[in-house]
Amino acid sequence: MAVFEGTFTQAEPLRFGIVIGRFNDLVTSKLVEGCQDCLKRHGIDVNPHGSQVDYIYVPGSFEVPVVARQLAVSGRYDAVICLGAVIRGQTPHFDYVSSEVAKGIAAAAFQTGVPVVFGILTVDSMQQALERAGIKSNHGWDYAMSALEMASLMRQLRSNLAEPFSGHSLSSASLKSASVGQLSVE
Ligand code: INI
Repeated sequence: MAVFEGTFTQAEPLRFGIVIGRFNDLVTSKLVEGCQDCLKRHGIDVNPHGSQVDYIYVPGSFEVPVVARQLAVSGRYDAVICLGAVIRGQTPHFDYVSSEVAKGIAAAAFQTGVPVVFGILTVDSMQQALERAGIKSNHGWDYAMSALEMASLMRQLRSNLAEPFSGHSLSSASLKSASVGQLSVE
């Protein structure tokens, strides 16, 4: 038998898509910076005009999953990183947005077999958000680490396991035809 785990040392061939919610841009722009810092220090070319990282901006966190899924289905990326900041206000909006985003991101990964990193801050206040986006630490860095590890792990699994998904290998074509609701995610 074998042990498989991701490494952080052979990042040269990896490609990432980063989906960024503009809502609470003060926070999400800092998460992007944390992400870029981590990827760059692991040898990734983070230049948007380069060949390793694409950046896709959406209005808010609620729009992140549909784009994340589209990127995952494309077959172009080893991992997709979702960045957003949902801050609890005086309305129930927080609960609707945060729960749908979490479910949507999980579904995007589950339906496609491509790692989709949940980099959505869900916090009570702007202060808490900023603390996690650079004032104390920057979770953008952690999200990039997860993406590197999962991208590396999935490459290893693909090359070592002949049929990673229920006895069927998912071609790009079958990924494209995967429809929302085909698999349920609780
Ligand atoms: N989007 C966020 O990313 N964070 C929030 O805190 C937020 N709140 O609280 O409203 C938010 N709302 C916008 C939402 O993501 C959609 O863009 C909007 O509802 C249009 O679909």
